[in-house]
Amino acid sequence: MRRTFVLLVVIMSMFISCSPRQKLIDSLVSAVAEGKFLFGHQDDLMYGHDWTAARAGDSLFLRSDVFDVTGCYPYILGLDLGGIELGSECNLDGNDFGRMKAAALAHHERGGVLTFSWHLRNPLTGGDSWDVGKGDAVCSVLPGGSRHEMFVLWMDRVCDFLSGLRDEAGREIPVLWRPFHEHTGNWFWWCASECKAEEYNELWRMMYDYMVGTKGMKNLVWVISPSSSWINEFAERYPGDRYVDVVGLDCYSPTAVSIEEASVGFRSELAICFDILGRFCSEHDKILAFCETGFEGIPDSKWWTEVLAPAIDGVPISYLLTWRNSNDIANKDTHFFCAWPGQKSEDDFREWVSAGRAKML
Ligand code: BMA
Repeated sequence: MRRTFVLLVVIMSMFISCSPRQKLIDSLVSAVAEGKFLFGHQDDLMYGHDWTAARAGDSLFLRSDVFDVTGCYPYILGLDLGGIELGSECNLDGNDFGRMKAAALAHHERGGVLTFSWHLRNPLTGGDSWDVGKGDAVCSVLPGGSRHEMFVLWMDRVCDFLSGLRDEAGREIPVLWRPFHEHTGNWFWWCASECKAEEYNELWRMMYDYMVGTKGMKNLVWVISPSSSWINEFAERYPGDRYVDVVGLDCYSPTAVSIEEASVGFRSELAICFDILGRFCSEHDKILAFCETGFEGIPDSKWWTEVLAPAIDGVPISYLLTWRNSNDIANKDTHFFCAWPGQKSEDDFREWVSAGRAKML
């Protein structure tokens, strides 16, 4: 009887350790063990500084600003599901969801990793994620709240998209799922300024229980990513070890100050945040990450090697993702976070990548 039980446990653990989800977790852990991290870029295959895959008819998703500069694709492709909750055709930045799925599959085929965030609408006002200060949006979606049923439909739409990501054998593709990010800030309806810590935690647990429990999704690696503001509150705004796999940070080089001040400010902010989150990860046996970063417009031509590299030196992050290179006319010359051909930090970015800590495809 006992032998059968032990055998069953061994077989089950073999099965669990072979799951695509576990393999993704293992690749994060082994990157850290090698002293490296997986490098990511938001919307990398969808568009870049001067191009849009859809407009160019690129259905193979060959183009990438990162590739154009380095000859390698980023290991992680970041995409955002904002807008899917309404059943829209395109996300909030104009990416068609069908094409996002195709890009995700192409990236997976190349051996890459996917991460999804969700800049979803304010369920109470119908405004965007940034529509704050207008009532208890978080409470409204919790069980018993006036928007709960609607929110279940929103989660269904997310589940349909994410469980539709399958390889040729029909197996679900694992993804780093990063909902309700930057929650220690004050700019999204799920932020610290908008709800009590316990309400945020309930929101997260409700989503986890629904997606994993009710819907049976097995391909999600759960990533929580506070912003650097009010980072001290992070331990309170944490749903519990059972609901989280990766703990990361969202933090950007400050703008509206001189390049020198930005460099000093960024380094000291990262030192504080990674000290707190690094200790938290050790105590809770979680994987550390740098979920969003960059210097908007990259006005510092040596930012990668002289600011970013020393600021994360020795910090055991499993991945690092730079935000998007917007290509819409109004923003394209200011709202970008990774180098593109001709951008002033191009050579430095190449040097940073070739130094070898950032894993590429
Ligand atoms: C923000 C900005 C916005 C964008 C949003 C979701 O940080 O880049 O322009 O709509 O992310 O991608």
